[in-house]
Amino acid sequence: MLPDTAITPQTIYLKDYKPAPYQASHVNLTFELFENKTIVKSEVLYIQNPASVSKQLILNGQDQTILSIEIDGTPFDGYSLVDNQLIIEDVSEQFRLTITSEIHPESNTALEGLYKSQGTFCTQCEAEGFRRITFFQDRPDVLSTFSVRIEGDKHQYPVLLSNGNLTDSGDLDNGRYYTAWNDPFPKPCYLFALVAGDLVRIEDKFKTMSGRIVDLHIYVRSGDEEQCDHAMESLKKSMKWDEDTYGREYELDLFNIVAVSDFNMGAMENTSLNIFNTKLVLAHQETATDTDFLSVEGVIAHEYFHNWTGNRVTCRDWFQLSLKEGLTVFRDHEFSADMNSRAVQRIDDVDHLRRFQFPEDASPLAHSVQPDHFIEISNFYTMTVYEKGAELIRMQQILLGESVYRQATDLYFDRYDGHAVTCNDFVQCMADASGRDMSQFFLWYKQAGTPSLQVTGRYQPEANQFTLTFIQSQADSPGQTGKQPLLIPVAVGLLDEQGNETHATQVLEINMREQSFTFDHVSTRPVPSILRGFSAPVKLTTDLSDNDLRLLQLKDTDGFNKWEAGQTIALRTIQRVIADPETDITQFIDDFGLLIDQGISNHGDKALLARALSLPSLSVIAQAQDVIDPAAIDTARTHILKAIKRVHKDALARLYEDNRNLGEFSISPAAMGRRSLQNTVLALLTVTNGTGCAARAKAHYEHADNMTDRVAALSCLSDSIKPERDEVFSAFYQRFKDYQLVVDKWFSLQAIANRDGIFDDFTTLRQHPEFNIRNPNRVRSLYSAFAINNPVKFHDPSGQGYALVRDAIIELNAINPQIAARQVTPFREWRLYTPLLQTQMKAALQVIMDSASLSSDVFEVVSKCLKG
Ligand code: B3K
Ligand code: ZN
Repeated sequence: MLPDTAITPQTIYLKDYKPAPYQASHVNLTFELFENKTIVKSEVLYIQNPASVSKQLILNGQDQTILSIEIDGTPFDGYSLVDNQLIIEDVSEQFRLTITSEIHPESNTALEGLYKSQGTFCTQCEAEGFRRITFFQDRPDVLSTFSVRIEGDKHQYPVLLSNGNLTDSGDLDNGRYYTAWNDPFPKPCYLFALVAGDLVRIEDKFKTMSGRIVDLHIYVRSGDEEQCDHAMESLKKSMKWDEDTYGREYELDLFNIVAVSDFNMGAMENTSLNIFNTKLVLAHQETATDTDFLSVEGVIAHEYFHNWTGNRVTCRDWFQLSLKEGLTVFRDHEFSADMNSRAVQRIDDVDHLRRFQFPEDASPLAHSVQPDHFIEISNFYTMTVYEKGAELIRMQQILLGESVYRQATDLYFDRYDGHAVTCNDFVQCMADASGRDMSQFFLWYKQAGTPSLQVTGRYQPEANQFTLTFIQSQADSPGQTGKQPLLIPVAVGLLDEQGNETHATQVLEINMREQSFTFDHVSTRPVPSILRGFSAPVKLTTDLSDNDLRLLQLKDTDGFNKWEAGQTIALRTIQRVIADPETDITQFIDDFGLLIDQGISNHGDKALLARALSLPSLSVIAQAQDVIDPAAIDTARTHILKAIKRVHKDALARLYEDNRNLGEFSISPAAMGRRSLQNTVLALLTVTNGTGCAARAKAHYEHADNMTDRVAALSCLSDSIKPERDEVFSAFYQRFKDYQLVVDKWFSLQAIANRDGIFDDFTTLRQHPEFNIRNPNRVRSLYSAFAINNPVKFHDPSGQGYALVRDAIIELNAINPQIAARQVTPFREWRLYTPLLQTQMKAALQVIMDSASLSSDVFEVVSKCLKG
């Protein structure tokens, strides 16, 4: 369905929030599902909200035809329909409104509201999709219990699901039947869900902490049931973890997960009926990489955790999105850390934050974690609201300590269960439980941009003292100047020059622009380990020498800072090479050899070593440049990688062999660590893309018994022009062409090729019969993979890369505005690039801006990018 273009984009402000004029305590919905239309009848008892004096009822509704309206059983036509709003004036304090309308899920390509995915009806209502189903006050502070009746063809849709408990079912005429559902917990309409399809069910049970048995069901398409074990295990682990860690028990008797192939996001936490992108449910060693296994575990947990953080306690308005998302991301990160390796989890989470959130914070789309205005809320499901939001919760836990933080979350659940609240309410619970004044901390929610923190150390041997002086700053961002100093928790430990820890971690609280802290009893010059565990989302610069960093890299007790020290040395080295390609990098290459030797002598965690052997990504390096030239960064980075291979080829080959797979496939952290190390080494060994490299990668592919190793081999071959490349890519396609998620990988692995033929390859892929612009996973597998993971070719000076993505955005705008708007992201920091690239990026944005019928989603992001 085409986006509604008649509406002028309007900005909505947090300061304008007013309580809903009417409460809708109970909602009765009936769906009659047909192939060419769906009839929706909603009956709602409206009761005037005591907090409001308005006698006007305004309901949101979009893309539907009203068939009839009744008030208290009497036909009614005295309403007006303006700008997707149905307005009824002068209504009584209490009345029953019945609206019957016709909608067309079969032609809904926006994948919001009720739509069809490969024959299955499904819904996506967050944030404002419910208005595409029926006219309603589509806002999260209207909480209702729901009864739902679904009627459909029994043969085509043997599964008919909604939220809550099944209360009735029975046959109807003409091969049709119905099911009826009741969800006894009041919920906002964004958590409503419906599924109708021909799906198979995998079953399990979970016994809760109070001894109740919950039925767990996962629904997938027939043939996919072998790929559900990991999701089910992850769900049970999540339920247990939330009981153990937050004291949160699941309250209903049934928990359903349904996997669909067409989904704008990863998954959705609808009460007791989570709907997932297949990518985040299906996982099997043959078809999923270790990263996929970890993502499934993390996202199953994330959606389950929303039951308490999001559903039972929900958001008052969409400016509070981080209330549920930041908190739930923090909870899923901690869950994954407990299930796997804490240090590796933290490294990967911070790396992700830096690669994707830091650039957002530095762009024209920068916004605060609690934004104060938006045009299209779908554009605010961002890295800032999610990932930076999670860091804000982590900092509060650090400031309060684990046990007081837990008291504070208990207070939050006690105080607000069944309510729609704000980020301020959450932080107030932290304040009330701890007795601390959290008002300065709250600035983190209001001020956009990544703060910078500069640290210098001064040792005073005569006093046995060491002083750290911090200077914090936060640059202006769109609409925000003159930012106030933040309260920044900085975890610090001290090592002596031999690498012994003399001062265990303590948390310094920086709350002024400039501030010093003095450590006593420091008998020799110390090496400070600053911002341990990345205790605050800041850009840290220190006066540590390369030697200090090398000591931290080898000896720090903090796993994160060990890795961080190595990354800082690498970044400094890359910077030097960018400035002078002839610069001497011998010391760096030699030190890198020590890390390889450490691996050979089998010291330590292989997953950590794999990360230590990885250079910072192009995105992270770019953030350290005054002017970004992706090709120049890539040349410098590749120069170093090639030198590593040249000097350490034999040691790398040995490390590769030492880490061969010998046993049964497993997804234990140790097994994943081994694969990660072996595949990192494979990438180093094949970086020169010669004949030997191609042969080695092909052999790796042929020996693989799992998708992680196969994907590793393909990514090493991606840039190659050797015949092995086509041989292996063809073999891969032939073997997995029936697995959509694997075909997505096949598209991505070619889209990331940094080689001359990429633009021809891209055209071929775009025309491939398996490419489908209506499927978000396929769009991401080609376009996002190219624009984000192939920066050199996306930013090709010819402008061809920009043109490809620009044209896709224009095409997608008419099909799926949310997905179209997401594709604008790689253009947003256009002002940071070289003059030539800037001109071309800006021109591409302007062409999008000037194209006809722009959706409010695309309009908002493109206009902000151009305005800056
Ligand atoms: N809450 C959903 C996101 C819905 C996005 C709507 N455009 C997934 C999640 O964060 O759990
Ligand atoms: Zn979420």
